[in-house]
Amino acid sequence: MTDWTIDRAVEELLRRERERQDGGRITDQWPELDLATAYRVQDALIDRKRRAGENIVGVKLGLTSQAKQQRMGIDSPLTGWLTDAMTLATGEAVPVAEMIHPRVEPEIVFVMGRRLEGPGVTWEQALAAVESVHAGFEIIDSRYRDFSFALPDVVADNASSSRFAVSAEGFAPGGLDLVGEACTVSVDGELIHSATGAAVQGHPAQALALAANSLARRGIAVEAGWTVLTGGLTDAVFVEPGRTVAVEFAHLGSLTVTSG
Ligand code: OOG
Ligand code: MG
Repeated sequence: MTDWTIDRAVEELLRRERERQDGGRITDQWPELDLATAYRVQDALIDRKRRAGENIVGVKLGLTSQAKQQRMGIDSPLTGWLTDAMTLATGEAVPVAEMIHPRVEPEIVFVMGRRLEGPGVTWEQALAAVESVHAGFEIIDSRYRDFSFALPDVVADNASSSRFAVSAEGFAPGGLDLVGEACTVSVDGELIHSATGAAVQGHPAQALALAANSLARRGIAVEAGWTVLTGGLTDAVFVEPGRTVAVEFAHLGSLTVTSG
């Protein structure tokens, strides 16, 4: 028998975030934590943040590319919540002093024009519900030591989410080749990672369809106006004071990540 509960897991993860202190896997102490229960922890954690004044502004996908799956040792995509408290304005420095061990990863971002409700959503239907496509990045900051977790741990931890930024300029999806869209990540001018949109489930709209279909199992739709992070195209890089990370897309635009 375990003395872990959904509430205790929420308390523990919120405490680690507040105190900037990572810790061991919850599944080490609570091996019965399965995926369905982990999503209940995630939802309860976001409910706590909403009661503290945060508002849901969208959803993120995680582990949608092979680069991310290989690095984290988990081959299954997942979803998490985005709130307004996580948004960084373009050019705003990443507040690393408030974080544990932040990493940045490039993301193709959708802003939804229409509500998208699974199950059975295809990538074509998903793309048709998108209003605009943007360059973006996510700052992930796992509440687990060394970003070491099993799938239920990271689901409970709202998919390591911390902050995200989205370029102001958006593009209509119809005119874009999202499979061929090239992306590079450089640190202080040195190329570190590159990929194309195909890295994200073959097409970023496949990731959006996956989000709609998996959220549908919990009775949730992707709402009009929501922002959707489709998942890192490449492995993430550490955000460190004094270094500048550039996330550059061939057609969607570029963003600079500095820390402050
Ligand atoms: C989990 C979150 C992954 C992505 O874009 O793949 C993620 C992690 O890597 O800590 O956000
Ligand atoms: Mg991400």
